[in-house]
Amino acid sequence: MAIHNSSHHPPQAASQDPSTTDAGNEFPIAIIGSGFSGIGAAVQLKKAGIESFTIFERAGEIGGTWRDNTYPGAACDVPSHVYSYSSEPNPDWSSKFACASEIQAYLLRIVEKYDLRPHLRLNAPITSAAFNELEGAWTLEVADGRRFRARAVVAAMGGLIDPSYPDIDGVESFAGQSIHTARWNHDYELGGKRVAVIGTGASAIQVIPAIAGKVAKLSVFQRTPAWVLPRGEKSIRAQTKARYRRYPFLMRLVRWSQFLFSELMGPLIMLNAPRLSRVAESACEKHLENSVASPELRAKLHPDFQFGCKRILISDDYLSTFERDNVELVTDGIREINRSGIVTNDGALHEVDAIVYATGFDVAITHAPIAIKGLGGLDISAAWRDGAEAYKGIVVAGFPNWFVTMGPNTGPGHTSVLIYTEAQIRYIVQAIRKLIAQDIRYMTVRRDVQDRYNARLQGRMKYTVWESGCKSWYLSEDGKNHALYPGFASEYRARIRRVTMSDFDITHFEHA
Ligand code: N01
Repeated sequence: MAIHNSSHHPPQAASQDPSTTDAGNEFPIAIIGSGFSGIGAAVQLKKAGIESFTIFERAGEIGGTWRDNTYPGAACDVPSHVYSYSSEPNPDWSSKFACASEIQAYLLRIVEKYDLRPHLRLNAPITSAAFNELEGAWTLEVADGRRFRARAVVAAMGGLIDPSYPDIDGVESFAGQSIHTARWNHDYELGGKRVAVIGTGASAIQVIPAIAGKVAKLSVFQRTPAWVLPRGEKSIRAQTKARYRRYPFLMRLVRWSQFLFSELMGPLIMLNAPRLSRVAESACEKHLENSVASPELRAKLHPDFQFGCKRILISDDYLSTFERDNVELVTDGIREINRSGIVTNDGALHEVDAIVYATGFDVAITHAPIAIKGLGGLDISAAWRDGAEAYKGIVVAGFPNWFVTMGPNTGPGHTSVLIYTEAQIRYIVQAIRKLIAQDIRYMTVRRDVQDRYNARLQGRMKYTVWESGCKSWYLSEDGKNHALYPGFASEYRARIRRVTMSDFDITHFEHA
């Protein structure tokens, strides 16, 4: 059933509480976040004929990850044709792995194409949400005190949004420039400076080769070396782009072949099968050998955990960057940071002008990024005391009409996250259509259904390489993985194809 509304502007219809504005007409829907998931949800709601939604974005522009990560070299390490919406193939991707600004431009084009601007409220960080059982509605509060009412919420807040700074003594005392990769300072000129990079994860391996040629000296502080595979970067020729434009099915073909390849590689990347891991480790070792001549340096860059336990990194030029005369790899642990630089455990002071923190994110996947109170005032932090859990990663017992994208245990270890989020969005739109069509006050997933799902999921987790002993952001303090999905993406998609109403407790409005 298509739901049409009279206006597609975020309406100001009155709710029960006069200080609260509806997030849309008739059946107000709030989307929190305007990254790939939020924009994708808005497009799919529109396609379903539902216009009564408002997108709340904490920043001044849409884009999420691709707005925030603008460090030199920022790019996606997932091939572009599979890292785009399936319904919006892009014939103009300039290379196999698009850079951050190109992806951000793609998202901005989607916003214009689907006329989403009127639905957007920028600079509107939602700080809390509370459910009202009688109204079957959520009240969302913005940081400036404004309140909005929504019958359904799509929480598309992303998993890696808040930069994490390391807990190192003296961080505050550094007199030079401090920059986090996810909050790059473009006004600061790195050229000719002595620069330290802390971290050797996915962001670091992109920024290090991008700045090495500019700076006077680059000191890379590595705590754990990573397995690095070659990326095989290729720019896409004008002829190929023209062919894509002429025969769009070719883009689908490329997308599916990239997806299929990643699924086939899945077991190699996910399973705790040391012999299988050795195959990939040998490929990384060959890449290391081809990139770095010195055996001592190679030994320092060689990981000692099983391939796949931490996120796999791909780069053509990261390892060879250490061959440069102006680049040093520091493997002594960091003791402290002082006014002039970084002091390592051996007592050496590494004087620098700038420190780049490539130290990752405060992972929102193990806790909710805002205060949420569900049925009977149930607090999300209480519900998730032992770690974040949801049913199919999308709905949470006790939090009715609240739908999450990139929720607990839906992260991919081996393929494009968009394969997962697109399927989640389809599920969410289906559920919202049911809420509207069946005049449901609220639907909340049954606790027993959610518990059974998670018990099975965690049961499978012990066969994965993520629990093979390394430390990674996938694991919470208790060593449990609440981040990744232990299986094929195609299997996850099949699982969430349909909203099964018997999984939910349904409460209807009482009509006189
Ligand atoms: O962050 P990370 P990231 N002293 O947490 C080190 C996505 N992503 O921003 O390994 C010294 O992976 C830490 O060391 P260790 C992707 O999902 C995607 O790089 O904990 N070092 C590590 O080396 C990725 O997984 C793309 O021992 C310290 C680094 O900092 C996620 O974002 C590109 C330290 C942090 O690595 C996060 O990646 C980039 C300390 N006190 C990112 N504290 C794509 O292309 C931390 N470290 C899609």
